Amino acid sequence: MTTLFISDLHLSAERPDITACFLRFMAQEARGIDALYVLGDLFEMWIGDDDESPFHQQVKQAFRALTDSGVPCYFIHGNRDFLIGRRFSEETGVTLLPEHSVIDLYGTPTLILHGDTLCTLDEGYQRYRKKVHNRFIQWLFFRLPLRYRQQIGHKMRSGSSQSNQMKSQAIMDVTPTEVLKAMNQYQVRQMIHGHTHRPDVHDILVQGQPAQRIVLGDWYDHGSVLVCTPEGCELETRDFPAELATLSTPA
Ligand code: OKV
Ligand code: MN
Repeated sequence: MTTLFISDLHLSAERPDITACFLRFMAQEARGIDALYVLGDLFEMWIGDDDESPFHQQVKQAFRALTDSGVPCYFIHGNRDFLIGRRFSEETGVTLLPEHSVIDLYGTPTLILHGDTLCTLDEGYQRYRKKVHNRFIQWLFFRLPLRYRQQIGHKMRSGSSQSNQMKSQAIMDVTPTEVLKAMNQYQVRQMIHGHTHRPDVHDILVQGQPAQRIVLGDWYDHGSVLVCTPEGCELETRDFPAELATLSTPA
């Protein structure tokens, strides 16, 4: 009995090492498990379900093969792939879940989310988020041809990586009071999220009761998986396939 959680792979055609690690994970480790949860930022960018590049087909095929084999797969949007939609879901068999979802994890009610909604100190990001999540703005965006949407995506990404270098670590992390608020609101003592790229298990108190906040890791230089069984949860890493691992040059 195993349930796996992953997030923040930031898959792109430019990183065949991450893609290979993910495809191996899907074809081997994820087979036969109870469920797979992807908690956002599976892709580095997503500008619509109509992108049919060989890279996207390959990733979608990996989900299709897993769901066809009988493993339920669930996806929560991240801040990069929030435009993943119904067509992706139909093509892959992956179930899209609301941004804050409570699941029964072997008897423990658990709040799962991407994590960006907890980063309320980053006011600039929250303002941006409100705009790009607006349904009318998205309707306008989808009226643009794929090519233009790709260009806008690339422009916005290069602008964003510059502005993020200016932000402090505290602003980029979750707001502690926001974590308590969410756990109270959903009446849970366990939360799992990604987004911050700071994998860890935080033991906290919520209304005087012991609680746990599990943070998933990114896949930038190795795979990162949360393995949950009825006995508990464990954060683990996975090496990139040897033939594709980028050999770091000694200083
Ligand atoms: C994803 C992020 C780029 C952060 C644009 C309306 C608008 C959607 C969009 C375009 C960009 C997603 C969809 C991307 C996340 C960035 C830069 C920073 C901090 C519009 C609706 F405004 F043009 F009308 N976008 N893409 N960023 O390239 O995947 O999360 S993206
Ligand atoms: Mn994120």
